[in-house]
Amino acid sequence: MRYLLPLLLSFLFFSCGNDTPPPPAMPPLSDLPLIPLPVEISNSEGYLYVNPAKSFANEGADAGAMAYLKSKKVPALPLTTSMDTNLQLMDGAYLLQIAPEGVNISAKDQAGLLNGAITLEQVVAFSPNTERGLFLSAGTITDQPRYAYRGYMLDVARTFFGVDTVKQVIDRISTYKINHLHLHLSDDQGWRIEIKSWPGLAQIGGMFEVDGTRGGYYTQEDYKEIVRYAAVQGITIVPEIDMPGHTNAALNAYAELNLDGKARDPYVGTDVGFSTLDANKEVTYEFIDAVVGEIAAITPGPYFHIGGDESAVTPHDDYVKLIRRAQKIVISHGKKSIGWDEVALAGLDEGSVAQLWASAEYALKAKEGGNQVLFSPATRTYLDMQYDSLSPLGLHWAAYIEVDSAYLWDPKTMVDGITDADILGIEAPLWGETIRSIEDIDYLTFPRLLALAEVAWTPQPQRNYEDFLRRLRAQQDWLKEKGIGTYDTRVLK
Ligand code: IFG
Repeated sequence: MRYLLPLLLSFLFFSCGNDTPPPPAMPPLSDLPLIPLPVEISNSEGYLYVNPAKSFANEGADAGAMAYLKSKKVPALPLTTSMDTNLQLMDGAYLLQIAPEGVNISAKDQAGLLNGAITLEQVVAFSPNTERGLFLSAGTITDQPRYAYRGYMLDVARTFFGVDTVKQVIDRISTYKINHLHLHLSDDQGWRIEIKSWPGLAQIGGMFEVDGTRGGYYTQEDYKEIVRYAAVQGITIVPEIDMPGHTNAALNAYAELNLDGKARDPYVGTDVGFSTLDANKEVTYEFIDAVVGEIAAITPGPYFHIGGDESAVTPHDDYVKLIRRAQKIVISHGKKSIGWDEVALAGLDEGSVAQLWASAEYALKAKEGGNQVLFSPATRTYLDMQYDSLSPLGLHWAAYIEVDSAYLWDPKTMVDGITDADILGIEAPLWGETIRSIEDIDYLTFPRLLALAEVAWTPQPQRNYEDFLRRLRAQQDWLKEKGIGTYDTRVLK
């Protein structure tokens, strides 16, 4: 008799034509370990069951959202999307509704639909998915970003990383709603992008990297492939050509760019602040215009980064002259200029951005000039900083940065006089002096990037460190399941 009743019940259950099996134990939607934490999650009755044998036409579902889900191998499920440009939502906002009948994502722009798809990827990843099928708890997620620009910088100049590695980085960071990838394409040790009118820059300037190993560079076709691949995952590429300092690779390639007309030797050390372009030669501006023009022509995104950091051997007036002309050149090619915070000393054109890394004073100067600031304070966001004194990789000139330091800060209180309206966003730079592989990139990037992704996305009132750690614990397991070598942070011990 003991077996008869359940047998009878399951017979009744299946015989009523509903192929929905009884659900396993399911966490409510609001308990899922989503990072970055959405603004609001409300649970509702029931769940969506997805039979693995079924396929779904998803007629009319947004192609961008579908392409993202496909790129992340999210199982087929009933999905509808709706874009309504009249929705009173901010850019990138979305509504993700999960009901027994299916999933809907609605937004007012493409970025919003994509953000909804990214959240759906994580909802699926942390929901019961067995051979019987996928079970998603019902509910609604209402969400929007705190900052528009949520970035990651990869220094490919100190150590060159080929297209496939950059694609692996893109796959990793998009899952956390990072939507800009800043590529540091030139420095003293290497020039990493083909410039057709100045071929020696990549062919000569790209030969080496730190420690003198073979370097490399992206052809313009390689760069276009990176741009295309990133766009599918909602990521805009921001190219940087650092100037007037950090230019030894270009000075090694072309004698005429040097103050004394003599080509510099290749440099494979890790010192900074010893190189400069000549602000008083016209050939310098022909060089800048050619480089910016060729890269801007294959960069759909709105930004071009001119560097401007650590120009210790450039006389002040020369620095001001060159940075002012470089901004004008960038603008003439239809882009907005971003520069490390020293560029504020030169005076910024309308729309130019200063990237805070070391000087609150310069950041404030930019703000007072009516310009926005991109926040990359080295003490909180520099992923090339060691976690602690035992870290085998990284530096610590700015700070040791564990997950707590990366999480426990509020950008709008970091610099007196700079509020959220002045902050374009947050960017986490990974400088390349001490990394050589994707494993090294993973070790320094994860899990701190998850903390910074939440700083960049989630409104301050919703942020709670203990709850972040609860969610981080599950995310660490997911990262490891995916073969991503995340650091075993001591904050979870
Ligand atoms: N500062 C330099 C980088 C790099 C970094 C390493 C900036 C803007 C130290 N400039 O950060 O080139 O060397 O942590």
